[in-house]
Amino acid sequence: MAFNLTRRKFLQSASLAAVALPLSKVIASETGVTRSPLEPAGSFKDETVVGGVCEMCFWRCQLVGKKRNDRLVKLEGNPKSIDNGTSICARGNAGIQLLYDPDRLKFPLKNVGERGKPKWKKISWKEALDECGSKLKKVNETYGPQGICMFPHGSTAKYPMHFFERTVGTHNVSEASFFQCRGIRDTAYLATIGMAPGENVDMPNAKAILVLGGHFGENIHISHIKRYVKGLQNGAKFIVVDPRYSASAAKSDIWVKIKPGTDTAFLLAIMNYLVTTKKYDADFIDEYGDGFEEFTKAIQGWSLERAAKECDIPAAQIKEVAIMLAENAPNVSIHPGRHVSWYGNDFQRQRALACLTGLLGAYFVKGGWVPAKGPKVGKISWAKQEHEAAHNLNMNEDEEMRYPFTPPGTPTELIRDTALSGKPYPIKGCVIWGQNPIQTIPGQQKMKDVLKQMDFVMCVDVMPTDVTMWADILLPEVSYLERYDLIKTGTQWDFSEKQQQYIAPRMPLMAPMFERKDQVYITNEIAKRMGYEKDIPVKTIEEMVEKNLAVAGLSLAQVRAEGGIHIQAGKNPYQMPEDFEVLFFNEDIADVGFPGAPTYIPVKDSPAGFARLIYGRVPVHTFNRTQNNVWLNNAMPSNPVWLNDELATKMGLKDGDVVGFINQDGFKSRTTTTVKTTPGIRKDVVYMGHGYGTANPLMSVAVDAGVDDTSLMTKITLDPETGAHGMRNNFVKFIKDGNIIDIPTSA
Ligand SMILES: Nc1nc2c(c(=O)[nH]1)N[C@H]1C(S)=C(S)[C@@H](COP(=O)(O)OP(=O)(O)OC[C@H]3O[C@@H](n4cnc5c(=O)[nH]c(N)nc54)[C@H](O)[C@@H]3O)O[C@H]1N2
Ligand SMILES: Nc1nc2c(c(=O)[nH]1)N[C@H]1C(S)=C(S)[C@@H](COP(=O)(O)OP(=O)(O)OC[C@H]3O[C@@H](n4cnc5c(=O)[nH]c(N)nc54)[C@H](O)[C@@H]3O)O[C@H]1N2
Ligand code: SF4
Ligand SMILES: [Mo]
Repeated sequence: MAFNLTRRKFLQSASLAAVALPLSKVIASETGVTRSPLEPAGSFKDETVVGGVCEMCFWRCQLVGKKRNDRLVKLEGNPKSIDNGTSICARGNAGIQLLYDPDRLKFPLKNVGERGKPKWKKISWKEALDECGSKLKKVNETYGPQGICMFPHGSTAKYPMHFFERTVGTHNVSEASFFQCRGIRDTAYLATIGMAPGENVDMPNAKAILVLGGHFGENIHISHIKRYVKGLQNGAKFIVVDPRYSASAAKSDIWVKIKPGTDTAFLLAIMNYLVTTKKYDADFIDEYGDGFEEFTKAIQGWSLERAAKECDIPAAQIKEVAIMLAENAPNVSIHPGRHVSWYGNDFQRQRALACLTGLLGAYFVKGGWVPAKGPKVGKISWAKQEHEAAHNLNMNEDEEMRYPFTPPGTPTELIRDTALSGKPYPIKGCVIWGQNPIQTIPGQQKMKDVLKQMDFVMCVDVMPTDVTMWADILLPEVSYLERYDLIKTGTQWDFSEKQQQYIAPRMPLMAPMFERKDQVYITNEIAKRMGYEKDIPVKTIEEMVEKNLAVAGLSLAQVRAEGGIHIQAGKNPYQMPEDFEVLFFNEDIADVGFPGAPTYIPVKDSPAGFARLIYGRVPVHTFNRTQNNVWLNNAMPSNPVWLNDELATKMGLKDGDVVGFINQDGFKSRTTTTVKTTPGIRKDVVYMGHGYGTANPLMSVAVDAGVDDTSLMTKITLDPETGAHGMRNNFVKFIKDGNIIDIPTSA
């Protein structure tokens, strides 16, 4: 059924695309791509190629490829891997379908229509690079380097990002992985323990695990999932805080069905209870704590009852969680989270998590927060140059930072506001590389307006996702299966069992097809045309990887001979660094006008008739980037909206009803999805998988499938300390058969 539906949709939209964009038809027929990876029967030449590193998401599991008659037919986990091992997830398996997707970008394209409503003309690389180079050079000469902004993400975006940041000299770079994902986590822990935390919790050895809003099993990173499952198998108590009965909540000992946005209040009450009942690790705090007295004073108002009311959960449950953590301390994994850009009060919540870990003495101990000590490899890239003229938008007139705890780069909203107002200067050139800011950043119309006002927009991608519609020049990059690339390093997934490290450079499993090129070629050619030829650090990506490997005494040939992964002895990860400190009260934060101890900042409740829109990962997709993948589309072609079953009955809705949405600003969703009724969600929220609702007809499998959650985020909120986005402050009603249906959230 799902397959037929998809086939039909595929055929319909393919013909639609052909009508709207005759050129796409020309390109498709020229290519002769077939989706099926299997060759017809005949004589076979089978081989296994090593050195693959997955990038269907950013975790980079190590792969081997199975080839038949030089076609890649299957991907598997590399048996040598001490990270993912032989396991890969559904998305990893489906990488084959990205490789051979007939919709994939194949040639440089020039938009001879409008931005947003493109008409594509196939052009040569020379013409494309000449245009990119000359247009960006002109922006650089007219407005200075700060006139160029960049939206990068993924392993191939680092090299060009370093070129634009370090050599050209613009600060105006905004990575989705920081400002819409984990940047707040990193800077909040930096401000507490002096280190970014990663997801470095020793779950296999934990006696208890606490996770806020992370839903392992729906969010999948293989070696991380292995750690989590091992912890549960070893009998760890598991506490999940989530307004929704997630895949993780289903495995929990305690599910805290929290009111969205109130997590900090929950954490403060736990910490206050531990302090007042003396259930915290006093010895640890004597030795490593700083500002503990001010901290205890600051949180003393947070009784269990006060938090219970704020979080809409029983006081007894908060106490139960606190006792469970204390009884199992210090071997507790307080998970730092990953996607933490939630409400615009997130820096404080992340600080609270870091402080709770300290209260329990759970740093550098079995089961606690234990940073993996990985091997060193080189980091050759563009050299940093002095750029006195380049203006950093994060600095105000008094040379103070607007967002003092910002992650690296410039907060997205500062770039967008500057581009739209032209103040303090114009931003007229835009480079988009491996990011889809149309579907990644709240305020979709604002993003479109920002792109419209540019003199020049270039985009480097592998698929025709929505953002590519806004490019003047669209360049096709080789995929992760066809290129050398950054080196993945790490440690044994269960690092306490065997302390080992690995070095796994990405190597191509296939030669590139069509006219696709890699990041070093594209960046260098643009750099030459912009007048930076003398600064080019390496001629090829292969040369870069060789030089970086040489620092570890390795070469590509050697690693290939070792099965694609070099393994060496590791270091004891439980060794506490000499000057380790936990800043319970951080005076630097207080000095710049923010709360020095973790503080709860309430968020606005749903207006009458609306429910808060929350979203998350689905196991078989990575954001929008995998939506056109036939295997993954077949597995989950749409993103049904979760609605509390009692509310559904009141609203006259049932499973499978087709609905659209209208939000608090009157914005209506362009497409529809179906209803999934469940007791497993609070009444004040509705939930959907992120990344659906592609609008680009060139994504012939995915176009119009499901609803784009980002499109409904018209209200923009910012985290005051970091400038990162709060993304869960929008509210929706349903639309069915043209009628708007209120959600009786207060019922
Ligand atoms: N509404 C909403 N917004 C979110 C999130 C959410 O859950 N909901 N999640 C946030 C989080 S956690 C993150 S990390 C960000 C992710 O944000 P993005 O990185 O923007 O996410 P993707 O949708 O994967 O878009 C990446 C783009 O890279 C392209 N791409 C894939 N492979 C390659 C490649 O090899 N080379 C090049 N050049 N391009 C490639 C894809 O085709 C796609 O166009 O989104 C954030 N924004
Ligand atoms: N399959 C798959 N796996 C992925 C990715 C992917 O795209 N696909 N992306 C990877 C990336 S880049 C990231 S950052 C991670 C993200 O993975 P996570 O960090 O787990 O983030 P989300 O998927 O956004 O998780 C949303 C969860 O938070 C809950 N939630 C919503 N509001 C609140 C609240 O106020 N309080 C609490 N306590 N919970 C709340 C939602 O119900 C949902 O269960 O996943 C990674 N893994
Ligand atoms: S978790 Fe899945 S998609 Fe991500 S790198 Fe590993 S196999 Fe690939
Ligand atoms: Mo992320």
